[in-house]
Amino acid sequence: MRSLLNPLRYRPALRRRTYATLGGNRLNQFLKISDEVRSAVAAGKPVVALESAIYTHGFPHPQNLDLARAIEKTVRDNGAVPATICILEGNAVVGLSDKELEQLAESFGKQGTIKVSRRDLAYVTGLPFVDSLNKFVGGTTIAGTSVLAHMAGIKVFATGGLGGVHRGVEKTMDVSADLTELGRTPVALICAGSKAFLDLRRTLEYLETEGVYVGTFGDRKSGQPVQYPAFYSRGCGIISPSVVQDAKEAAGIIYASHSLGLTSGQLFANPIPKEYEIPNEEIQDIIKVSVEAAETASTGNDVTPFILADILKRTAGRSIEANRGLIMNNAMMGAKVAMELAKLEE
Ligand code: PSU
Ligand code: MN
Repeated sequence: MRSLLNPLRYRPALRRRTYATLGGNRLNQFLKISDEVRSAVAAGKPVVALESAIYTHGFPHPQNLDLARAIEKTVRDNGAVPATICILEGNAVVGLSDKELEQLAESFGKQGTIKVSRRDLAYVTGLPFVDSLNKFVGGTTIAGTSVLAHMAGIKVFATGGLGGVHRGVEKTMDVSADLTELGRTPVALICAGSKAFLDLRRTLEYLETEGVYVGTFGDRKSGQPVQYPAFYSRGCGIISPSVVQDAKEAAGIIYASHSLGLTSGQLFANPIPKEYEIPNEEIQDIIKVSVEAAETASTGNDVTPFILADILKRTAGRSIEANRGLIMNNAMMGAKVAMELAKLEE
């Protein structure tokens, strides 16, 4: 009777192909973890996961390569191991060499470069498994990256902006899988909030429904209310569900969440540094035009990249600088949080 519970017993082909060649770790067939990341995780050292959809579908080449290298350097300079996550040649890859970073960055805008969320993971690894001609390069979204980070044992993840509930959701039902993923995967995400082209009130409602902890870095002791940030802006007019003072407090929350056995993730919003901020009033008009353009020009998982590219075009260089500034700020905070968490876990 017990053997009936073991699905591998009834799939000899799967067992042969995976266990036989891969030292018993069935994940290895599709998931490649770099030696550096693997040993850092095993030793309990701080590791920060980094997404790649920003390089394949956000920043053009070669700026994306500069950015990818700069983010990794910031994580290292702040004492943690960076683990950029993407799809290369049919493998999910966690922790990239510089050559692999180049390959990823060069795939920007090319045919066969896929935006990979949870739903796409089996497709982009499974098709090459049976037909080696399909060698996808994939940029993983926050959802896709979180799944793989968790498989690799990484608990902290830093990036720019989180997906959300889209405006007009009552017609389109467009809710980013980033939100459901945070609800089901125990990874802590450090980001600058969500872009104001989304419906931020509903985004926070949805995160609450999904059981995701949401905290914004700020000064709780000042008595001033702290707003949830909107990527380019330090606030969006909505008060954050809670406020965290620093990386140590964030680590405490993550540690408690894991210790309690909660399977959901945590969101730590880190407002854009003041010097890079673009005030909400300034960006709202541009967003309105971009969202309207997207309604006729894009569907499905193209909607977000379309809007992001359109905003980028309409704000010229200014938004790139802001983008870069906030991502570096999050990479730094991610490293600090990972470091504090490693101390608590010692
Ligand atoms: N928002 C941003 N920048 C981004 C993204 C969103 O301000 O780069 C990317 C992230 O990879 C995020 C994804 O996970 O878009 C969400 O896409 P969708 O809305 O299709 O779920
Ligand atoms: Mn969507």
